[in-house]
Amino acid sequence: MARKTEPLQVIVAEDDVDLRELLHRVVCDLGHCCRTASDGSEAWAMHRANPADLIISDWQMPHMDGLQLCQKISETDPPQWHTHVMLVTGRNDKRFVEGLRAGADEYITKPVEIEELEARIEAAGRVVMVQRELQANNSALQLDSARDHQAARTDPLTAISNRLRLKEDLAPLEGRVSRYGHRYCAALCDIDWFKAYNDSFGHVAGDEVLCLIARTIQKQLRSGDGLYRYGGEEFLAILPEQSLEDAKIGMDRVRTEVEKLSIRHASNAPQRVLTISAGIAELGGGAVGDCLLRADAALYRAKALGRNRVELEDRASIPPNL
Ligand code: GH3
Ligand code: MG
Ligand code: MG
Ligand code: MG
Repeated sequence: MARKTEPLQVIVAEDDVDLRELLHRVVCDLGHCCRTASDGSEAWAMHRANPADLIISDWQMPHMDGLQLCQKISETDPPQWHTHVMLVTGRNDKRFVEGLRAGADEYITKPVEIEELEARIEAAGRVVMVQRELQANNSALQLDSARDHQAARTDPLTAISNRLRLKEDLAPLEGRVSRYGHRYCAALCDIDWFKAYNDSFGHVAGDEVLCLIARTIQKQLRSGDGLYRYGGEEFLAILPEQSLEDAKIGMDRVRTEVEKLSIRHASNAPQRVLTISAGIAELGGGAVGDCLLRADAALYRAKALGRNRVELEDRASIPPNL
């Protein structure tokens, strides 16, 4: 027993009124939705307005014949669509070969025998159903793959970008600096005395704080800036089109906002509330890796100078070509 098909959207293109009505009746009796056109261009306009699953088209019609209609459909339908085209040709007319080559899926000869037509429409319906299922599966696979792609680049704890995304995002930056003169600053942020916090309040509380601080930093950044989880309690912000001085103002704002969260620190920590320190370096014409090393050195200095502060890279130590 052949599988049942869902109702199809059918267009009948036929200039002969009697045959058009006959085809229309057979299609409707099989439970499908049928629109009728008296020539190819009318059928084409209908298909464009509301795509059909099946087009039953006469060969010879005024304005646009069945062959031209087939060509139009195969040229302009998106590749993932399947519009099943059935050509209606004269019994001894061998031109159906040309029609099949132009994109028709099958042909039926005149005079049309109703039983044969019904069986062919049912068979076409099965093909359309398989195509619909394939398309639905394909869309689901594409969605899954997009989700997997996104998940692989997202830090599962804080939901900000991870090192893999960072690596991909950093790759084109050197070229943009040297070729187009764009400028970027990298700001490496680190939570102060975070080990003491974890030791005092436990890892779960520490995880919550990491999320809160990530959200706080993110909120203060501009929409074109990038924020990445760089290491355990370290975040890296990439700040496009900012001078070191602008970046310092921005990161001081971030630092202040984290301090204003007033998260009580461990009693053995030298600070009353949780804070962050940051080191900033500018990506000049040199390698991204060097820029991150300079940002790290600046962060180290911020730590050494008492923490809860933002330090800029030491420009004097950079060779003039960078
Ligand atoms: P400093 O001010 O010098 O940065 O001191 P610190 O204690 O923050 O630095 P240290 O490198 O000694 O310790 C970092 C701590 O961050 C160690 C670990 O307890 C904590 N940490 C790192 N990753 C995670 C995480 O994913 N979750 C939690 N809860 N804690 C983390
Ligand atoms: Mg005709
Ligand atoms: Mg650290
Ligand atoms: Mg730390």
